[in-house]
Amino acid sequence: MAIDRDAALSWYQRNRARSRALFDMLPGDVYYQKPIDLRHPVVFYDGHLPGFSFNTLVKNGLGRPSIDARLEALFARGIDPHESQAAGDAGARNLWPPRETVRAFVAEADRQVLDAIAHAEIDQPGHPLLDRAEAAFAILEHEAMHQETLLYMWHRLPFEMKRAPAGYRPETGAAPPVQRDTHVPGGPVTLGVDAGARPFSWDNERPALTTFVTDFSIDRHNVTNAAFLEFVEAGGYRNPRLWRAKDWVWVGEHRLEHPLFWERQDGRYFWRGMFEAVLLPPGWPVYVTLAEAAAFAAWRGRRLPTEAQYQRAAYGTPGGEERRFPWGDACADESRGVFDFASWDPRPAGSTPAGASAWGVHDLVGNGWEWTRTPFAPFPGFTPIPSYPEYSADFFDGDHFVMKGASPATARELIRPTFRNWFRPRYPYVYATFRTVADA
Ligand code: AVJ
Ligand code: FE
Repeated sequence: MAIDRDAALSWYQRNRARSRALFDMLPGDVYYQKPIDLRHPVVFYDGHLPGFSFNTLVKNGLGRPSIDARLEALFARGIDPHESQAAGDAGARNLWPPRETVRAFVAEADRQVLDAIAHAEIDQPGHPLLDRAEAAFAILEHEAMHQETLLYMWHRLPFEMKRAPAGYRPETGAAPPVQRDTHVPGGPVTLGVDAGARPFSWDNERPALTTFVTDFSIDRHNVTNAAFLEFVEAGGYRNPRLWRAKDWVWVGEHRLEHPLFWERQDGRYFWRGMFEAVLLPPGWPVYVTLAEAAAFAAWRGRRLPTEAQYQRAAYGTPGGEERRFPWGDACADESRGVFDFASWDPRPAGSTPAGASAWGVHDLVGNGWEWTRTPFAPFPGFTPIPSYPEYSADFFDGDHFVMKGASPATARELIRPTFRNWFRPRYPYVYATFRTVADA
């Protein structure tokens, strides 16, 4: 068995408990609302998580019968819709079933998924979906990923709708850490992983690919709010020369003057946190779109890292071996980075020095995903994952870019060198930050 049933059961249950707690954070009347225009309403995600798990493992994988074919189709998919075809119109409430109906479907889907993980032949060598228990891993990672979706959606809801867990306050910190350019010597970099080398990997991680990077230097810390404020105050949002053509159009269309996570009040900037607005914490990594990150880098006469440069900075070592984590082999605990729901907001850049990479670069994993300038594309030899063939392939369109690392809302199970995330360059909601590089 490539999968440990008990570990999978407890992961599924942990996932479900966390998802339930996230849905329970919201008052009932938000259920049919869309916290983000381009995404489905809350009800979709309630049904999508166990619905996807049921479809993938029980129905498609094991070939068992439907619970309710209409609901299974309704909840099957709904990610990252096109700007033009915003998912489900505001008036489409009728499309969505009553909450009681969803509750009953979810309970039955959960029951059958748990039964399958506990008793069924979910690991069948040679089976297209069940070989090495692929469908089981896919559903577990899928739910973990969507918990981050939920959090960045909840982030946009009015504060009155959310109650902070007792005792929680954002850790705003004091002055930003001293930024420094860190030299990283060139060398080979492994991107991706061969299918057999790990219990599970997504299709976009496969197969392993070795590339080379030449010498470069990279910011030791993420670009902070304080650094980004200099760009804002220097007129960065008014200077077309710093922006790519499409990004400049976007700035104009939305009359942007600062990142979405910032709010201006009485001449001062605040950060819109999960539960409250705080006076802009100068030392937090700034959260921005790729468009804004690239404009800042251009203003500094630098660039965003490529995926390979990120990989070298995070996992390379002077001795030539590549590490399992930036800090080495030790497990990914709270001392190594701000991830695994350690915080509802960022923490000051540099607050987990025990997570620095071999070159002394901080926060490469945690405290915000890291934008790269690499378009999301398959590695040579890519084949779509049979349990979810559209997972990556639908987004190899040149208009999605690779993000690496992790945010405070990234589950620890997703933390590995080869994990790739991706979004459009002007998608402003995600917990994504950046750092800049220069060629040596
Ligand atoms: C990999 C995070 C970009 O949320 O759009 C969830 C993950 N895919 N359900 C997304 C995903 C299908 C995806 N990202
Ligand atoms: Fe999904």
